Amino acid sequence: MKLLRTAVAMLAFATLVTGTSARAACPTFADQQTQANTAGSASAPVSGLAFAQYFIRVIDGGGTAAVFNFAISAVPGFSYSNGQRGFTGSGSTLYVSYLVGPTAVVGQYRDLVVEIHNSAGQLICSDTFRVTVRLPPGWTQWLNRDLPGGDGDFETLADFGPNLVCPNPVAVECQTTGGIPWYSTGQQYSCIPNQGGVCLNSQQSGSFCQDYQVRFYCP
Ligand SMILES: [Ca+2]
Ligand SMILES: [Ca+2]
Repeated sequence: MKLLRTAVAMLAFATLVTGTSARAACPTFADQQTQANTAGSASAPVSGLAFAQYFIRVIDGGGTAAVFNFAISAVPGFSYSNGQRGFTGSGSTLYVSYLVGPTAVVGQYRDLVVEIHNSAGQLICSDTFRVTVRLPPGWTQWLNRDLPGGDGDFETLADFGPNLVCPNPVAVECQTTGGIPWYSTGQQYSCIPNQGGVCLNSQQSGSFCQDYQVRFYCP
């Protein structure tokens, strides 16, 4: 029972930390954000493995995004007779490249599992990283999700999913639905790139907030 609980706890932990290494010696690949119709790649240095021959493969770990054409390499490394890629012990860097298809939808993801096997075919370790289809760089569309009723008018970054806004916008513009910039309305308003736009009715003198919309600049 204790073993079972431990296994369940480890499984829950592994689920929580998807995208990071399950074992210390395994190379760790960072999660990726790639726009549609674009090639991407992830890399990870190898350390902590004994001097021996190892082989790499990458497999589909699930998800709905159209991500394909997986390719792997190790530098320094070698090609094995069956087309596998190999490397010897620590000191190499592993590369996984892929293509996000033109039909991939922003916000969808695909998990890629990188497995390292020894020359006997035994699994030494694996790491999973996530490829999320991102918005192309530039301004998003104007976004308006709230009305001034209630406590105010809220178009915050946290209110919008990855299909609408990148997680790290570098600029934001806020204006009324009539196109008046927030700073020309005379109202108290907060317009911050990594927070979005907030207007509180309680901060206005004698009137409700106007209805605002925001757009973000994604790098
Ligand atoms: Ca509201
Ligand atoms: Ca609004």
